[in-house]
Amino acid sequence: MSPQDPIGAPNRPPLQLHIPEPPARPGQAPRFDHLPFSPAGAIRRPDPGVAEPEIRDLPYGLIRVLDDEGRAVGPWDPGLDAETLRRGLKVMAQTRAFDDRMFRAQRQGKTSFYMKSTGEEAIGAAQSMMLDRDDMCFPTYRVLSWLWARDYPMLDLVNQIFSNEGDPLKGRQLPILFSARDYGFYSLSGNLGTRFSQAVGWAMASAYRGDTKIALAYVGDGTTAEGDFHEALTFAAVYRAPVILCVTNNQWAISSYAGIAGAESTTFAAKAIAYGLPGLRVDGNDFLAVWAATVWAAERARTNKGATLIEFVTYRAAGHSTSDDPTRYRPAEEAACWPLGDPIERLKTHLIARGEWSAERHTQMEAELADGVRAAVKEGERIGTLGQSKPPVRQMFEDVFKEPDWRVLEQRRELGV
Ligand SMILES: Cc1ncc(C[n+]2csc(CCOP(=O)(O)OP(=O)(O)O)c2C)c(N)n1
Ligand SMILES: [Mg+2]
Repeated sequence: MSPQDPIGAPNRPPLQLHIPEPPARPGQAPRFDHLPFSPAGAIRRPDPGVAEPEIRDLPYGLIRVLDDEGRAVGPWDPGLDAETLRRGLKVMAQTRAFDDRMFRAQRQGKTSFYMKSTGEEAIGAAQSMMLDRDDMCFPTYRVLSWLWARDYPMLDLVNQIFSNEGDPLKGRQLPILFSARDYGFYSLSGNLGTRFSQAVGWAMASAYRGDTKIALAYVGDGTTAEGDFHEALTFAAVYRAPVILCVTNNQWAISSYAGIAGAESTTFAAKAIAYGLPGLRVDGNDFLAVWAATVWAAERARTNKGATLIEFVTYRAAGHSTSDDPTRYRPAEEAACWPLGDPIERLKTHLIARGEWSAERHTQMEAELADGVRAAVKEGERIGTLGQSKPPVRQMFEDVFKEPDWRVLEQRRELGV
């Protein structure tokens, strides 16, 4: 035996990799027993000024307010009045009505692409309503509810999705990748992970100027596997940037289940611990819990305690986009079996239990919202749907450079526009 020969090598087990597989595939019964859930009201609510080492249990629990009977229970109940809750319900229902209509519009060839946020409406709705108008959200494509909560003019978004002459973004973005600065909705980036680092940079700039505005950003579960996520958390922790960093864990990243991004080993909220940041794990289908967690994190940010990482546990009930067919990789009944239910149904049940809403009022509201969406779509159709109308070509050269570059001016001259 030569000195290089490892001792006992023939007896060592062969090395192998673990490839996470979703708990159920099409044709199998849906299963969610791999996910830790807590009963409503079970998780303590520490003072927002608490030091991070005191709350390292929180990322492993699940902050919930609404119980199975629709009662608001426990220390995280934000105590919202009925009017605010009815408004939240309306914003969520409007998001769904718009999504359903736009999905059909894509099937009818009126737009090239659309993405629904079915089942995730509570997140953008509650956070948009709770934060200030001049705070800045770095959104993903699944938080259009942010805009509806701020009464964004629907026709403008319809025009962008139809890529027509009325598109306020002048045809520069994929349908639904929107931008509405005055509504605190920063330009949506198709490069997923950028949301976190841009928000941390924006928040650092706000603090650098001695301003009072805070930032909020979203990424999906799949996107946490990108380097941007970890870089952003490092900067946020080091400089105590006034930012709320949200991971929308909807269990899927297109056809990759959350385990591929690390969900089998720990929770996404628990990733905060390594950076010394507070991590909250929150029921994302519970409007009240989303609101309460945002209040807590915003108070930390506004009092220079720094960033918070919030994981919203939710479920992407629809396909990833109009280009996706989820029945090919997950059980068709999985969405209906999701243990945290539907955010609209849950808030509706709560309001009815409080005597502040009724099934009849709900049906009437849904009909009114559908009418409103139909009217906006009709107006957009008059301007033109995909291919019937487009922004003027000369706009391609406008608003790109502060001082137009000579090459751009030359190209524009060549085109004669
Ligand atoms: C940097 C980058 N990589 C890949 C893609 C393609 N892509 C678009 S959405 C998506 C899945 C994202 O999943 P997740 O982060 O869980 O967000 P979700 O769609 O579930 O909200 C991928 C891989 C992209 N747009 N940008
Ligand atoms: Mg996802």
